[in-house]
Amino acid sequence: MSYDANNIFAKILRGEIPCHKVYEDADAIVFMDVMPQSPGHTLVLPKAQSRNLLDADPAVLAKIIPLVQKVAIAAKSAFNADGISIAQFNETAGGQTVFHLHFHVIPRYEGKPLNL
Ligand code: DGP
Repeated sequence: MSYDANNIFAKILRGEIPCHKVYEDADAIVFMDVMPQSPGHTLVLPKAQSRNLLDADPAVLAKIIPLVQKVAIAAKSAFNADGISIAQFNETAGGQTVFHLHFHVIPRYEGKPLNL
């Protein structure tokens, strides 16, 4: 499957659609998920065009994972969470709905299951 530049995250990256941005640098952006699984649920995206993990450049992955870690640590502290889940889905059968690579960073609380 190829990259479709009309996906909603590509539009956010081009500034065509607004988002609640919490971080941005030359390679990546982090914004709030519009359908949060818990307070503080963010999405971490490399700016490079890849549909998902399956077609991603390993060099892009090498840069994005440390950012996922930083966001996870910050979110755990800021939202006083008991834990953090990282979720990442690939293709429709794998649960993916937006086809630009992204990582969910989801604050978690004891006794509160997710509905992914
Ligand atoms: P998935 O592709 O299944 O990993 O999930 C995509 C996530 O993106 C889902 O949790 C909802 C979120 N989402 C969908 N459309 C928008 C949007 O326009 N803005 C933001 N901030 N999040 C979106």
